[in-house]
Amino acid sequence: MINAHTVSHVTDAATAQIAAAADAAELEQLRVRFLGKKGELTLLMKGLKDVEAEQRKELGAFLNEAKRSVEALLSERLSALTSHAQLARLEAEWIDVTLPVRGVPVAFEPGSLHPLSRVQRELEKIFISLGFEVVDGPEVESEYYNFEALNIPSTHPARDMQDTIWTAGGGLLRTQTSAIQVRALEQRTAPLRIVAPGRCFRYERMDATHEHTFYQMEGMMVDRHVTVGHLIYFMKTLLREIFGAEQKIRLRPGYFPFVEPGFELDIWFRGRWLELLPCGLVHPKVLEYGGIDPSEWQGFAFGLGLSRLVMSRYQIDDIRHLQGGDLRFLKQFA
Ligand code: FA5
Repeated sequence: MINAHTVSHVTDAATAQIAAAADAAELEQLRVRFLGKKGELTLLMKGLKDVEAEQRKELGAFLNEAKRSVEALLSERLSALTSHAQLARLEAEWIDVTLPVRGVPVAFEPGSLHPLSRVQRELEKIFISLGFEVVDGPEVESEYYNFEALNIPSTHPARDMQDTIWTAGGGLLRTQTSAIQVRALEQRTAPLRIVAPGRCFRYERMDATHEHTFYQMEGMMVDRHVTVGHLIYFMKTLLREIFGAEQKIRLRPGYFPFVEPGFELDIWFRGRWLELLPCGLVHPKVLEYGGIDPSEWQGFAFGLGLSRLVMSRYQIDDIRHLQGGDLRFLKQFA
């Protein structure tokens, strides 16, 4: 005959064993043992019919309560074991994604430097070896540094040749790396030797040699007694390093408001003169804008067309390939 005591006894046993179960399989065995068709609690339920009528109701409620509590314990223990198992698995299968790959997969294609970056780095090396410093300036410039301080007042016709995108705050996308000149003079004073490679932007009718976005490299040296002789020496050294041999060059007069005298430097390239390097002696007014006394200091400056140099270096027939993002083009330089 069952009574409250037998029910408690079975429930206590179930509680202790569920708590000690090590995995889901053991829990399933316990479920069958206590709640299965022939389970201990199930048999007690079946035995209720033999209990005296007046005690049956109370004992039935007690048994139901015991069954629910064993069910709840089973499911709690199961979820605890499962999350524990998940944690253990996470711990065991943890990998460090920052480690370098072991062996290169067959389909792996390494990237490569853009031809513009290659030539830029080469030029930087050459100039560093000549005592120059590589500096950087903003692409969104002020009107002052891009034009005004380069002796190009707002009424000057040279402005029309270099239209660009203007920002709401009165800034502009710089049209020439020359914008770095007065910035550098202000920050470093004389004597100085700098080169400044970077992107320039112009409102252009695009064709094989004109892009709206292109690269230049500015160079400037300011010291005592700097002459056109120095300018020619540095330009010839640069060209010899880049092309690997002495280059035949020619200087033609060229007009830029920020140099005096100003030149177009052409090189003899594949049977014709190629316009490559506008340059000149820094205009006294530019030195003054930079806080340098022009009676004491002189300088030269040049504005190398970096995109054009890359074109002639690699025999690229259209400047628009350079920034077109076509991998078939870029892969040729891998
Ligand atoms: C200038 O930009 C002057 N700042 C250069 C300079 C610097 C002169 C210092 C004197 C002293 P110019 O507008 O000519 O000059 O441009 C210089 C070079 O940039 C050109 O020879 C050409 O190689 C390149 N260039 C100009 N416009 C474009 C363009 N739309 N696409 C590609 N290259 C360009």
